[in-house]
Amino acid sequence: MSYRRGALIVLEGVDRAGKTTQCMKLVQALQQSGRPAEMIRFPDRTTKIGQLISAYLEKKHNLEDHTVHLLFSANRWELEPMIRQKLEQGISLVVDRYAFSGVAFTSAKPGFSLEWCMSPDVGLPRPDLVLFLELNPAVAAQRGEFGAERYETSEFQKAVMQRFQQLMKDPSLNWQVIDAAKSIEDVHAEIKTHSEEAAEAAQHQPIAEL
Ligand code: DGP
Ligand code: NA
Ligand code: NA
Repeated sequence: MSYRRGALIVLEGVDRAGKTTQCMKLVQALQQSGRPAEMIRFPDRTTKIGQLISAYLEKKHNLEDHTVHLLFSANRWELEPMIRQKLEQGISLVVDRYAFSGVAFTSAKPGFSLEWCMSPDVGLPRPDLVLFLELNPAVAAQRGEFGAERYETSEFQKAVMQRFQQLMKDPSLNWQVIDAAKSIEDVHAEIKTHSEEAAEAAQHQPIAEL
């Protein structure tokens, strides 16, 4: 029982649920309680593949839907060796979006099954905890207008939300639904409790795969 790896903690949710803020606060809290922790986010727009994705999201160019799906997945795979290495070194990773966004966003487009969408991510490190920040559309609307990027319409986000609901039925994953309408501090406290629990449980287990 000497094996102590870091935990893989993923935050998912619809746009404007506060994922990025909560990821940063969680990393700080884990570090303060003595657990090495770092944040990563997907898409990682800094790599070559990430730059293609970024231009696509900014509507600077179009890409065929299957192609862009595979690019998002490739963007996760290119960081996979680093993710595995950090976890093995005992560093917990807080991840802003992961394969579930991949499946939810592409399968919200016509003609894509959940199964096809999941297949390129099979084999990626399996999260020890997936926190889903849930926000009802009325509250989300109060947080301001959507941006100008691709996918940022209430119609598409509604379809994405329905796909996330499907994904959350998977009992082999540790999904925790968090009410993101609460204050930043209340949401943080809940996320921190779930994360400390998951990190304790993960530290003596091998890294599983999706
Ligand atoms: P963000 O940087 O978190 O705002 O995400 C950028 C946008 O890309 C957001 O609308 C969600 C979407 N997205 C994130 N991951 C994937 C993915 O794997 N596939 C697809 N199709 N869209 C994704
Ligand atoms: Na966005
Ligand atoms: Na974000």
